[in-house]
Amino acid sequence: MSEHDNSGPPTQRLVAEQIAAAALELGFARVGFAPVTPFDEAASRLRTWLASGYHGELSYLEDGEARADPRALLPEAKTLVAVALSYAEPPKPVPLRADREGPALAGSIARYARGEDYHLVMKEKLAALAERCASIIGRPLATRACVDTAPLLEHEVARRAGIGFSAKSTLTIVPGLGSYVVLGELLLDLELPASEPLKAGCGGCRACLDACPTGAFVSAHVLDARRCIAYLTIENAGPIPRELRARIGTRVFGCDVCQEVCPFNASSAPRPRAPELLPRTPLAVVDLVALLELGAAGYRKLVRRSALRRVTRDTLARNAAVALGNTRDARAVAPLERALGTHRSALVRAHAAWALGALGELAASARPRLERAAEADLDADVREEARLALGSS
Ligand code: B12
Ligand code: SF4
Ligand code: SF4
Repeated sequence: MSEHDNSGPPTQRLVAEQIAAAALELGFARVGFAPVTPFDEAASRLRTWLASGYHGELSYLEDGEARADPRALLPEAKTLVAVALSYAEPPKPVPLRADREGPALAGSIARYARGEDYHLVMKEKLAALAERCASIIGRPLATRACVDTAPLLEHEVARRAGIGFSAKSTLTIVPGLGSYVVLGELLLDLELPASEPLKAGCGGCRACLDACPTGAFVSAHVLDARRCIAYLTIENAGPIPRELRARIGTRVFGCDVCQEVCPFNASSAPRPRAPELLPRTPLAVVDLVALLELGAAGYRKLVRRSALRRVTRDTLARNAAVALGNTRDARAVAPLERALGTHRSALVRAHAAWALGALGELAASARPRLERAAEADLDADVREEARLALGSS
């Protein structure tokens, strides 16, 4: 029976098939259906995690009960349509423009943020899917699209809807696609048959747990967000804990280490990627000096339709300062000295002082500047960082 058939209402299964086909047509790599019922087990795990303080300053996660009950998002909803969009990069990296060399001091941006902002892409595609659902069913539908920021445990939705499994890295792995996917959901006031959760899992592997540069995993399936580089470089707007700065390396926005080592991401088989999420040329590599010295107009251009808009210009400059300190490259000294001497943000000046200290002997010429900052900077944290840097250089 087609959607135009007049012989009677389409069965739930047929409608589900039509919605799944529409989702794939719109560019989603996977789709599944879960009933809208409270997530009791996941809620209790979330409570234990929050009680341990692993969420740090992510206070929005404390909305516990609502986050584990999708009915709170749309009371009339009966089905959660779970979708995954793939941002796995093609095996060959996107080349730089032929007329441009790469920056001398390069930093890295996590893969999910190299293309268009996935929140925007996902929302647009979910809105299109909602329209397709209404046309398949032949009546207006109450819907709500969610991606990332809605109070919803998205890993649990994906698991229930059978599109992936909860891995030891805490990420959702979609067999055949790996973990380089972003998740989204569409709540519908329409009853549909539920998909079967997958039986797959990590088996005996623990590669991600051992590879994390900051030791952020407390155990399999449990992450101390406060140590995760994604938290430190994106969510945390204040000073980065000193003992973790060297471990961040040259990552200025997020981290992919636990995914890079995952065998589920190793396959080079063709994957249904969302073209919008492929790296934009200017974001395939970042120039750390340009990021440290980014002006207001440059910032606006850089973050336009990018997930980078989540952080401020000063946060990016702070991250660039730390990354420059981790380059072990003498060319980082002059820009860091400039930042210590003139940057309008005390946070950036403080991290620039740390970075000069981290460069050790390479930054010997910066001692007079550090001494001036230790004596005369208007901000107590900058004076303290400069004193510490003088002690370590
Ligand atoms: C807060 C948050 C973060 C925090 C905390 C991450 C965390 N692990 O909790 C920080 C800032 C650190 C972070 C980092 C990243 N994030 Co994030 N983040 C979120 C957010 C908003 C909430 C996650 C959450 O609820 N955490 C609370 C804890 C308790 O939940 P949990 O770890 O998921 O635990 C559940 C399961 O692990 C399971 N579980 C626990 N124990 C056990 C044991 C067993 C045996 C089993 C089976 C299950 C199980 O139950 C728990 C409750 O459901 C989600 C979006 C959303 N609304 O869900 C995106 C989300 C998880 N992030 C995402 C991404 C892409 C990332 C990064 C990869 C970004 C990057 N490259 O830098 C990193 C990855 C770090 C990592 N290893 O998780 C994607 C993940 C996509 C995917 N394939 O899984 C999401 C889903 C956003 C999206 N819409 O796509 N993130
Ligand atoms: S994203 Fe990086 S820092 Fe965070 S858990 Fe994974 S490997 Fe560790
Ligand atoms: S690296 Fe191994 S343990 Fe970690 S998520 Fe991948 S399969 Fe699971």
